Amino acid sequence: MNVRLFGNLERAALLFVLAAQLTSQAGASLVSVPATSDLWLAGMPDGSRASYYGIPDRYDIAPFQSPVLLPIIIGAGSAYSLYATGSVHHGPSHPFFGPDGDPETVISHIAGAENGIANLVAPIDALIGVFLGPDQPDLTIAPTSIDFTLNASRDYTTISPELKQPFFIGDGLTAFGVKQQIVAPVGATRWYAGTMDGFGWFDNEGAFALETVPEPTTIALLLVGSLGTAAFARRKQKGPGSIMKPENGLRRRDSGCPEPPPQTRTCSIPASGSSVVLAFARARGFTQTPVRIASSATRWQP
Ligand SMILES: [Ca+2]
Ligand SMILES: [Ca+2]
Repeated sequence: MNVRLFGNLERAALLFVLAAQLTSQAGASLVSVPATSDLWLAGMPDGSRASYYGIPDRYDIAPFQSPVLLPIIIGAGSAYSLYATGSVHHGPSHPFFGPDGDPETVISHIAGAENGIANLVAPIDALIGVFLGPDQPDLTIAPTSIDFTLNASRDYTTISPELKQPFFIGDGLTAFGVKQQIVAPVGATRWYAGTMDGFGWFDNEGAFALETVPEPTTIALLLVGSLGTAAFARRKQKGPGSIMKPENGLRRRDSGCPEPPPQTRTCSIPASGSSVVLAFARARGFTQTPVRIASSATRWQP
């Protein structure tokens, strides 16, 4: 009896510690994105120029108009939701708009693809973003651009942009209030946010307050990884474990979780793969919930 009680307490303590770690590592972040954030300077060194429009010395220059690097850990295939508030305008005498921008003025970047970053068609003043890898973006060619002219295109529920392919973010909700998800591409190590303008971010004013929130699936998978590592070490102490055969050519382990505590917890530990199963301990036995991981995922980062 005492042994079992200690086991449950031990696991509860482990969950608490892991939850605290994940909250600090993958929790929400609040960031200010100034209206002067020119996405076409993302990842470019100081002194770089962008968004010239034929008027002498009317460039945007890094770092003065550089976009904001979001302070979050990027996991390939991980989904994120953003919530944005605030307002900006794209120059004196122009009205302010919120993160969804001005739906009556949909524009492109006048200079087109620049510094290896693709063009974008989106409402002016909207909150926009781009994923980059570790390399300076102008060392490789830009991908194709995305067109967010239609309301339906901006009301996506999930979007999977490529590296260096700017995309519309808006306030993080569809017109019907549905939370939108953004999936990080393979190779992404940096995520920048800016505002939409055609040229000359230097005279923009205002800012957006941006909150980034990893999706529950992402947090659950991170938690699964940490728990599984602990469970695996525990089984190793007891003797032979229960490593399962490869599934879809990819490794995974079973839960191996005896005596579930009353609260919900996760037990499976997928090392990597296109398909995993999360086991949730409930009052009576286990339920298993299949979770799809993007086929492009190559790394697992607990
Ligand atoms: Ca401007
Ligand atoms: Ca919106």
